[in-house]
Amino acid sequence: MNFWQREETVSLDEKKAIQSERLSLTVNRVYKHVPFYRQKMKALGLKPEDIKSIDDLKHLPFTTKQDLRDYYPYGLFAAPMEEVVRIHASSGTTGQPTVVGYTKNDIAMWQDMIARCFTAYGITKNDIIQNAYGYGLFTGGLGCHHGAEHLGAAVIPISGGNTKKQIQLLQEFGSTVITCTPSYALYIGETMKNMGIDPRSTKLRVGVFGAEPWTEEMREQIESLFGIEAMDIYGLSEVLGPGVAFDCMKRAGLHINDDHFVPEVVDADTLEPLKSGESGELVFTMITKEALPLLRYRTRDITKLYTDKCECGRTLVRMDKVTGRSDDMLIIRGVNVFPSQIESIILKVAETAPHYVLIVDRVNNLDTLEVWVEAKEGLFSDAIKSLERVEKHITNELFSLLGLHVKVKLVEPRTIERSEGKAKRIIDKRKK
Ligand code: DLL
Repeated sequence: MNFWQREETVSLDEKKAIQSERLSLTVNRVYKHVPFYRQKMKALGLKPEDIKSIDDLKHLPFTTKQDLRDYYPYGLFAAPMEEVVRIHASSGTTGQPTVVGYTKNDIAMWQDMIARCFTAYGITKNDIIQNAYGYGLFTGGLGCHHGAEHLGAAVIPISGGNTKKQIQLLQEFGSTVITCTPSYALYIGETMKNMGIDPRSTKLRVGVFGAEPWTEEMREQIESLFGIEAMDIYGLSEVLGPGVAFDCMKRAGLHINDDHFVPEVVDADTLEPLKSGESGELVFTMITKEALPLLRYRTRDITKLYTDKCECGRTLVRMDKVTGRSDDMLIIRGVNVFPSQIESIILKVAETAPHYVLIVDRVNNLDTLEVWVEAKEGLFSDAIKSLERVEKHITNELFSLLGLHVKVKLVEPRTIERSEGKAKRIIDKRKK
């Protein structure tokens, strides 16, 4: 079977009817149970009955991460605690963590969303899934775990880290699927090579990678490293966790499970909705969640939406691969730079390894950017000229892409910190 649920392929008219009904129920729910939304809607002169169809979405108030923080921990929950069966939280690298909750129905829906994604990747109950997303407050581990079990596959709950053990299980347990961040997959592959093990020698056939931005170039590298299909899974804790969107075998963008999470792309400054194909901030309204249904949640992720039909047969709206968050956008001497743009250049250079970090600083009131990239084994023993040649090549490529002179520094192999979860690509010395 190609699809997990019929909702993935319904006509657009039917979808609209489903979305409209669910939105209306959700608005009633939050108006009744969440004082934050009741007040916001009253301030806008809106009553629940004013929201009749999905076209009325644009009248509803936005929700931000700050709102979740202001109502920390449970202030935006729309279900009583007796109905909540699971709590997760975002890592909270900046400030307070954000807390999210799920009812039994929410968990059941989440399992179906993961099963939809995995089915689209060609994963079946015959697969053995090595789940190397972190278990715990992070949604990646448990989210994928329950969805994979729901699909009927065998899950190995190894969690993130413990790389030697990962490799041992890959070899001995016959894992056919690995789920982890793309940066961790690279790290596992590299460690295998260092141990003299061919990463292509295992039974792996599919990787389910997400939780951080990654480029098409990174996808190619991972695919050729392991000899697998590297599939993209997108999500965020505030909306669900993994399972909000996924790419299908046509790889024409990620399908959003829009019968549960209605997407909009808005201009981040004016908050005006943008048309299909225009780039802006991704916003989600959760129309089936019970514990934490957020209205127009601003993700800070930058993407475009596509409403035309996908050859795979799904009518779920598609979005571009998320290659950056507005939070990670650097403004260097007036030029907007996303780490992923730099990644796409570096990964095409034969002499460098796919490990890099961006160092941002401020000198004489001007922002400066240095790109540190690891050279491949051997380059440092070559004449100094080789290093300079590669550095100059990357500098020129970056200049033609960004119109910006960036200092590129090749560093020795294995000097840039590896990640077992989300990679840290930016070291911002301005924030000291
Ligand atoms: O990272 C949920 C997840 C777990 C997704 C496992 C996929 C796999 P958070 O920790 O709340 O949740 O981080 C969400 O990570 O807003 C994006 O900026 C980024 N992100 C997640 N998936 C992708 C992806 C999980 N496939 C934030 N591509 C999001 C690009 C991604 N960025």
